[in-house]
Amino acid sequence: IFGALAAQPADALLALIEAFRSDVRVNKIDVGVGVYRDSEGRTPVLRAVKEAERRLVERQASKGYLGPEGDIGYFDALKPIIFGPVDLGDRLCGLQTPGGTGALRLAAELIARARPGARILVGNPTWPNHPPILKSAGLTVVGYDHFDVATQRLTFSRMLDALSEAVPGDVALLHGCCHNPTGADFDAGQWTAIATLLRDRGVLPLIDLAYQGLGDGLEEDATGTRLVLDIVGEGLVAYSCDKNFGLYRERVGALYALSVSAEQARIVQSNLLSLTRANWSMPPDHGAAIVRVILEDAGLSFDWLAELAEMRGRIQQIRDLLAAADPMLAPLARQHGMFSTLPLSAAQVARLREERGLYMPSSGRINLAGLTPDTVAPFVDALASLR
Ligand code: PLP
Ligand code: TYF
Repeated sequence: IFGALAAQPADALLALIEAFRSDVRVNKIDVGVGVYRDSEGRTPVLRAVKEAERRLVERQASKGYLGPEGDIGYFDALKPIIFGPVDLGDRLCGLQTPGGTGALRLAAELIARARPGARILVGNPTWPNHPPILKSAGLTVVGYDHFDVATQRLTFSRMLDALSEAVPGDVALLHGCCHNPTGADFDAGQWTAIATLLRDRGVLPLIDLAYQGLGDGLEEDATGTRLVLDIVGEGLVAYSCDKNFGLYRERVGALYALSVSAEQARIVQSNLLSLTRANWSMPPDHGAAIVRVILEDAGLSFDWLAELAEMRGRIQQIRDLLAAADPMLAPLARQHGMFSTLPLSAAQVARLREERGLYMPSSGRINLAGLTPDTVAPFVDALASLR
């Protein structure tokens, strides 16, 4: 039966990790895969995470099954961080998922079950895994221009045009903050315009919130999500703790669904549980337990927030240094999160890799956290060598 299979391309972002590792040049620079790195180039385990793990080892009394909803304490503890002080009550349901990816997949399957073949509007460019996740679940992906790489500007009116053409029952995928791969986020006025259109057109928002706290701040980065849910009154939030808690390989996510009524939310929840059972049955426990232990402890929370602020500050420092070093990079200072996309061709990206040991995907996306104050100058110099 395997004879019927065609070989598939590797994940271009993950393949960069291996290519970088096997490069023997000492001055090589990796701005590829989206993992935070400190000024020494390390991806450290956060202090609060280490302490939470120590406590779990000492105090965890059982490894018995938790059930398809995962760690409810974790799921509930994140609510005020994501949704703020408003109590959405029984209209809000959901569960723990294996990473933000699991949340996206589950959201897509929920939508497909409610509306087979539903259209989902996705801005270009987006995270390369978005279209395959959505399509694998049976959704119809409809793209629109979101950003102009040459001018480093949102093509906001095109986005509004695309949303105006949506029909009731369509879905719109939105990056909650720290847009991957452009760093171009909406301001509150733009979020309100988007939300109003979605409400008027009867379009369901699916918000991918994978980088909360790595842009302007934990609260600030939730502005769009809160505005959209408030105005539209229903929606899905695919959440990841893998970046803001540095838990990548632990696969820590959650899917939140806001319905128009508690009655509808109960039905949504029963569908999420049945879809989960047919997929991974139950999510892995450890990472979510770490997040719960941190969020339930004031001291650990304080330390987590301090380290998160440090990460955010370091990314912004690199953005400011790049903007100051080269007028072409000035727009990067007002973008958000780990990523920006430079106007480079695939051939130029290949040249940078061969001639300068500078690693990025062929799209020209860079992970700002891959740079340090010391590597900003060689990085800018490498880009200038192309001109
Ligand atoms: N959404 C976006 C935009 C991402 O960049 C990522 C990164 O991995 C995810 C979702 C998925 O996060 P996770 O690693 O938790 O699955
Ligand atoms: O965009 C990124 O680099 C991160 C990490 O299949 C990532 O989101 C990249 C590829 C992938 C999973 C995660």
